[in-house]
Amino acid sequence: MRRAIALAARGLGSTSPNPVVGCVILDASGHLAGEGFHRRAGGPHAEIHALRAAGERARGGTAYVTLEPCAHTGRTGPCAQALIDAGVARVSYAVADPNPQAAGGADTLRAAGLTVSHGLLGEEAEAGNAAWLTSVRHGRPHVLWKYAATLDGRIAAADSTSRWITSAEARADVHRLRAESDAVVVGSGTARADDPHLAVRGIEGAVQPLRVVIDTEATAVKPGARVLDGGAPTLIAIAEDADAGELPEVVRLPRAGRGLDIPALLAALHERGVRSVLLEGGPALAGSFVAAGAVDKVVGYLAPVLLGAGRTALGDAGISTLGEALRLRMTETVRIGPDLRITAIPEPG
Ligand code: AOF
Ligand code: ZN
Repeated sequence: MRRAIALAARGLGSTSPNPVVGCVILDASGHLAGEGFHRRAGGPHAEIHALRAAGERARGGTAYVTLEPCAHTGRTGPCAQALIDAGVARVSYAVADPNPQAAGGADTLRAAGLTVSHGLLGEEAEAGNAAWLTSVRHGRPHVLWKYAATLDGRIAAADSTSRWITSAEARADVHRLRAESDAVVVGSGTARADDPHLAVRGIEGAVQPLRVVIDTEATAVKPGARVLDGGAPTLIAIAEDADAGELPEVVRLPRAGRGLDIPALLAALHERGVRSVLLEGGPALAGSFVAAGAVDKVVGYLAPVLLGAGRTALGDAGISTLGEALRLRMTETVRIGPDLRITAIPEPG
């Protein structure tokens, strides 16, 4: 199952709006017979790739799948039936399928006499499919807030200079995060100050994420802005009553405070098929996402640099007492070149 989870991760960034899924099949004597993963939405499911690789050796064997095999005929046939037809004897899946259209595969397998078990490495498999599971369960994309700061939590110096706090290695790692996301979101402050490009560079075969700028008053993104270069799709989110001027693709959203309504933004992105959002910039925007309870994961890159004065990574999030603090659980700490990458997820409740 650990191998199946690692295989599934190879589909990150190219299977949306579908899940990432990996499958490993052992033959009757426990030797590797075949493996596969879901590569792109609409293409064969992981189980089908693994069954093709295993051929006759699947008969009497065991399939390890990161997600409950599907029971439906969607863009491809039902995987539960394919496993039965191939003569597989046992199926172990990590996470039950919450998608009502596809669920029921475990029952189909049991009814055909296969031995079925569920939950092996369930937590790891859940984490690996967090974007898709969040979107099926909550009807909104999974949101990863990323920031890069000094050891004392500053993202810019007092004079507003912000280039380059973290190392080239850390910046390259951010491109991997972008490549795994369906959309990259920044606020008007970042758009105005940095004129960011927000495209993925340096990763072969990467699907460019949708670039989203929250430009409430429609004044930050100017003609000629790098996000309008046509190199990747771009969406500018503006207030319902703002003047769009010559902006190409805009989505109009209700106002909330000084910005836009975050749940409405996420609903609009979900409708466009966005399952994972990389929130990249602006302490004010990050603060409003945290205030809306819309941050599912935090990745902080910390450089061994001190500034003392300057902008902090997170702006006002409506928190004024320690009791209201958003407490997170650290899930990973890794050295990236000279910097530290910390990954954390909010504690439930
Ligand atoms: C996948 N890949 O490897 C598995 C999936 O759009 P369809 O017809 O391909 O069906 C997608 C649903 O099938 C998906 O939402 C999930 O519930 C189930 N399993 N999907 O894309 C796979 N095993
Ligand atoms: Zn399937």
